[in-house]
Amino acid sequence: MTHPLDPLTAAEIRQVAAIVRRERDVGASWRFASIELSEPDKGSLPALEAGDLSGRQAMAVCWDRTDGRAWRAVVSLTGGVVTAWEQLPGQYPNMTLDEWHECDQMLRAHPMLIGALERRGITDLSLVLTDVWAYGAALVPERYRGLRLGWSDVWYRDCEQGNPYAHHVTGLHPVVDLNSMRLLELEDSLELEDSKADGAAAGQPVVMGEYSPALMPMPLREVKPLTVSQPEGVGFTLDGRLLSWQNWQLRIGFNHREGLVLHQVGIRDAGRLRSVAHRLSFAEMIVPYRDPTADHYRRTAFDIGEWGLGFMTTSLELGCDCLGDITYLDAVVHDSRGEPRTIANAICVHEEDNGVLWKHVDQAAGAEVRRSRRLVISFHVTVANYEYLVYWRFYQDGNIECEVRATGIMVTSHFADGRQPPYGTLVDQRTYAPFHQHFIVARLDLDVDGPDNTVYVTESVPAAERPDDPYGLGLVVRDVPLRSEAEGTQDYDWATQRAWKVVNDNVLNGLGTRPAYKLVPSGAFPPLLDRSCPAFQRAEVIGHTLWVTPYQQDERWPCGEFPNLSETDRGLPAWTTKNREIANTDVVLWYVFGIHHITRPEDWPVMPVDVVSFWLKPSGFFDRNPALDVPPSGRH
Ligand SMILES: [Cu+2]
Repeated sequence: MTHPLDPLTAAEIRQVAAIVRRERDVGASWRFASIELSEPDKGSLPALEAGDLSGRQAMAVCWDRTDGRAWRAVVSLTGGVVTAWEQLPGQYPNMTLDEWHECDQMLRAHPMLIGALERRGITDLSLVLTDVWAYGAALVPERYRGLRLGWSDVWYRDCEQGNPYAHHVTGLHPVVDLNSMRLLELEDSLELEDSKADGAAAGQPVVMGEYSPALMPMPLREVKPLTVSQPEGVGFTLDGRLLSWQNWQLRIGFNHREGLVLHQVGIRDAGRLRSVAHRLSFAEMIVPYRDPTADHYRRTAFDIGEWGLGFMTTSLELGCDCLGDITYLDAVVHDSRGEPRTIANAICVHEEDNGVLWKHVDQAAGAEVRRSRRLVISFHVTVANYEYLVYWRFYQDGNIECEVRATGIMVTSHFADGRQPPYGTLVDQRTYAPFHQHFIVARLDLDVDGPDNTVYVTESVPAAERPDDPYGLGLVVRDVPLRSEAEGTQDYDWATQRAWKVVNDNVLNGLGTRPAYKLVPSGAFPPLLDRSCPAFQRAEVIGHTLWVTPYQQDERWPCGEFPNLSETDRGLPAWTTKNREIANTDVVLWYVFGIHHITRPEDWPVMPVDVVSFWLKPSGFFDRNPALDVPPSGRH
């Protein structure tokens, strides 16, 4: 441990679990849902950074599977004791990878499921995959209330190496008690279907669901090699987890839930390190499937709150995931017994060429052109059938870009001849992919030249009729400060090119105006859900593009700490009822963006990346183009 924001090490994770077990009689029937660093409060960081490491703390959430009761422990790592132990009544901690695997094992050995598959002509259980999902409280049948309930799809693949999500066993859904790990009920609508046996299994259509070269019916195209060469090595340095590149500096964090976290992002300007952000991460992801049919009505995923981006992070591979001179960082998470698990090559740091940065050609002076380079910090997440690739990019002109690429296998299901539901797109024989939305909530704790900032909504408006504007050309910018949380709930408006500036009103730039970073929205879309429907009730955050709150150390999860089996959103809508002041204070921005996924045949059998991003751009933060000093690149 070298810095108070460094994630827990494997030894520390083991230590936390041991302390909780010992001090709170946490035995074999218990599970750990999460173990993470209890990040020091912003106010106490300077003292801790100066060398006082005595206060290193961790947080653990665990529950007893015999009674379902959940607890949160705060553990002092230096003192070796539990300092707080709080019950979490009525709360269901996040799903764990162990439960996912154990549930799959249990179901595939269960006589009821084996029988149901047999009736469909599916007898090789090694080709079957079940995939348990979490419930929303409103959809839980009365008889199962209070249980740690899950529901599952059943899938099968054509062969050992085949796509596990190639064939949906439509109409077959186990309902499971995850604490006792028992099958409660097997929903089976086979009798109701009038499907014909025309495929590999009774009632199953013949689909081409393969993406691995050996199984595809077509040859691979030819491509020439393309290599990236950095003969003198990389341009960044990594000191522990402190990353420096050109004028940028930041710390790389990681936890089980948010995955990659960027801390203390600053940029050097005329020799002075200026703060841009205290902490940047993804705080929630909400994926409602917009298909009310029996196979899909429960399908609303909270990929961060239910499953955790850190837990789902996968190892990256040189030359495939990342091209060039790559530096990898491992990540450490844990299993539900509290044993650490290292994810090798979890985070990728590298530089990329990004085309032209700026250019002008003049008859007398000739051409001046600079190539743009960016520093990329990325991690990839596989949530069952789907992947999310997350890239934070830092540019030479002070821009920060956050890009997400969604790929993987879409959820599909089959329908009887001529009976396709209207809630999806036909992608293969009698196979459709339901429409769905991926809402991502980025938590942006910006500190522009210090913590006290004001968010302004900035809009372009045509000037009203004025005597000095006979041609009606005038365009003015209207900046309005957001002073309360109510004013801070903002929606995207194309008509005024609305954006939001995070301004430090206590500082002047060289021009005498206020330094700011502008959140340039894109990838924003409306929920298109009635406010009364359960999916919206659990995730009211998706009702706005932006929320602004005053910094509170414990306000981290916009849909509540435990969205698993939640009824309502206990996060942002609850915090903001106080309508606190947000002007000239330490603000946190919650930006809601993502992918409105109207599925396409081209997304099947594996989806080419769908790319969305938003930008944080300096706006009066610098006095002029901060990339003037970028040198010309050598000609060839
Ligand atoms: Cu999608």
